[in-house]
Amino acid sequence: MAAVTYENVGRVAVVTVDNAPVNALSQAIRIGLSEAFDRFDADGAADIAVIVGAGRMFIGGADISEFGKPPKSPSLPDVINRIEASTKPVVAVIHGTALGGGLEVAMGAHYRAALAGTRLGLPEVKLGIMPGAGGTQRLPRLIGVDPALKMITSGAPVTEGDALKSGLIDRVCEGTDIRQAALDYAQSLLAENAPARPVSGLPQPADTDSALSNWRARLNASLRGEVAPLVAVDAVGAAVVMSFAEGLTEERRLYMELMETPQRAGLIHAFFAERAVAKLPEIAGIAPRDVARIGVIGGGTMGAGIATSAVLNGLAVTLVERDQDAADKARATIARNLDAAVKRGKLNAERRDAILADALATATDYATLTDTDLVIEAVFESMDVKKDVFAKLDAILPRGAILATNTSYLDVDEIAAATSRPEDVIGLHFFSPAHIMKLLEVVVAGKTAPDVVATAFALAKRLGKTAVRAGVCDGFIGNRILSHYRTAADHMVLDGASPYQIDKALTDFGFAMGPYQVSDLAGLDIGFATRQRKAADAHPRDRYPTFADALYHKGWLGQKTGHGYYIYDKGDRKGRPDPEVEQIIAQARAGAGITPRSFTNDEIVRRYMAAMVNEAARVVDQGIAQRPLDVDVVFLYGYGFPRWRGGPMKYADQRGLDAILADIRTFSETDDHFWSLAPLLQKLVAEGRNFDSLNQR
Ligand code: 3H9
Repeated sequence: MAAVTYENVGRVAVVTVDNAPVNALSQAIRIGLSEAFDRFDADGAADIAVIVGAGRMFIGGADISEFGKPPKSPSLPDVINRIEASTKPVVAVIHGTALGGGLEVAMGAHYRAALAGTRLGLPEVKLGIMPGAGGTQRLPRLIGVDPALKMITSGAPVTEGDALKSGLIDRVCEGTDIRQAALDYAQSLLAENAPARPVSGLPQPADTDSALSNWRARLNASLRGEVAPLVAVDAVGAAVVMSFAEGLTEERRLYMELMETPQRAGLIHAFFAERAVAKLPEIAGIAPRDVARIGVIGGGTMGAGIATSAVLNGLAVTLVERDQDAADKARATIARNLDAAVKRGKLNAERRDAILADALATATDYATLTDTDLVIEAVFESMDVKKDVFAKLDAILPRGAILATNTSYLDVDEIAAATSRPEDVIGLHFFSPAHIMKLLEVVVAGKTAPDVVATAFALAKRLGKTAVRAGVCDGFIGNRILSHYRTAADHMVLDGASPYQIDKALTDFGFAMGPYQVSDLAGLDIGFATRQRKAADAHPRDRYPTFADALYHKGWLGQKTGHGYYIYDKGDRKGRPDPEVEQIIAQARAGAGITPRSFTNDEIVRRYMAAMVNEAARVVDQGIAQRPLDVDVVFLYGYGFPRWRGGPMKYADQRGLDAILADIRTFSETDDHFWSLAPLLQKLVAEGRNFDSLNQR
């Protein structure tokens, strides 16, 4: 039960916030804190109060599940002001994590200490808001305007060591016992006769190095549409020019404004969705199998990336290639990946050397895999080749081992049927580069056993990845939907839009990259191969992007050849538009008898998003994705979808499903083949429901 307890230990009042799992500051906790400090004021037996958190952390922040609902009193700013107003000293002793409102409670105390290993931060901007309980006013008074802006606009936490250096905390405590550390620190403050020392009474911070305008300029250049970090700069600006009390009022005003934005709703949706994807009834209470050593078949970019991810996260790996030369190349790729991790500060050189010496084995013989618990196949995308690999694995792997395929579109049921144990077969679709990208599609085939699914989710967690369950179909969740909206983009090019305008419209919308920038990054050979593969299933009314084939045949394969849709001068990865590409496209239009027309950026976004949502609705309806939120997480983690929009399904809900449906009806007037309406979308609109109503099941 959520509670704040109050206990007298000698002259110290110990106030403990107990609200598992993260001690969020729910209404019950806010009431409990207010009451505890009323009691402390009146408590003649207590000369000092310490606030601690029960369990594994101090306080994880305001209760996010209350957001978007009518506010419940007392408000957190009032509770913190109440704590700060205490005439006797108040100490916060922090362990584990102090985030958001949690750190603001600590800043309402008069002294702060932390155990080793603590992380302190104000992550509110990641939720589309900003600190709203005094953080924007107290933090600059404690550590200065520039360091405060760094913490508040990035949302990134700092260590207790950095917090001590900056002045955010006063002491790092010895040991790991939070209660003892709290009592010791309180005793030492009592011994020093330390007075109450409110942060609001510290001198007003000054913007000495034009930190405010520097941060505004930096954020304007780097943000892709998010508003919260810039509003947070304004709030810190208030601390510089207003009294503390006026600054708090201004902070509250800005905070409440952000609370009303669709960005806040999108980011909170993303927060809960990324936790909900792992909650599947089919694996609830099912123990995963043990995985200590994994095998990887194939040492190309994907296989080497998967192996890198595994060794970086403490797993032993045996990678099998077809000959020694290929095995050596794979080892060299993994070594390069690890070197890059050392450069990024993710790994030290000794650990890299130990991994290469002990955790990674490369081999050319499947017999070396007999002691592996799970093998991931990452060979050429051919059903025959994969079936051959799986038959071989079936013959040598011990019973209980899991056989996984990294295919990005092939039928996992058919691959499983090549073995005598389809219940042990699953798809693990990593995204390239596999040691960096966070998304893992877990493709569950018809006969896959529940504990194999549970093992896949446990493995993803171990690899620091976000796993989403997908069913079997061509392209699973992400690539299937991608293929559809990518086609919508090609149609727009055929009809008169330039690929550069399309990329610009979509990056302005918030995507990390536009579709033609993505093509150049992935390689135009990939798109060509996909079109070839799908040619056999083509419908007579499908429209074909002949311009894309023309670029491919010229050898303009994208970034790797220095030329694709864009020209890449030496050392430039951004690329510049190429008039020759526009000519090739003009020829393609002429060849198809199309009179080009112009598109507004708004129409480009509407067509692109309508195609995405329409196909996603089919993917949900067919059970390929279990809920709309699974689609959202796939796009946030694997396809550069702007997080502040919450994902394509959340976007659709925010825009209104009736508006999307009306768009599709309009677009279908000129192409009712491509724009056939997804039955689920039609049904939801008819019933006045949205996608979110399907997330609760
Ligand atoms: C804020 O403070 C605003 C103020 O400035 C102003 C107010 C006026 N509330 O992540 P986990 C749930 S904004 C409610 O798996 P971990 C979470 O959904 C807030 N619930 O644990 C999950 O539930 P379930 C600023 C929360 O150990 C469970 O707790 N704070 C909250 O990997 C376990 O979570 C933040 O943005 C919450 N605040 O990581 C911090 N936090 O089991 C957000 C978590 O049903 N939280 N839950 O799925 C985090 O970053 C991580 O949860 C944390 C623990 C690092 C704390």
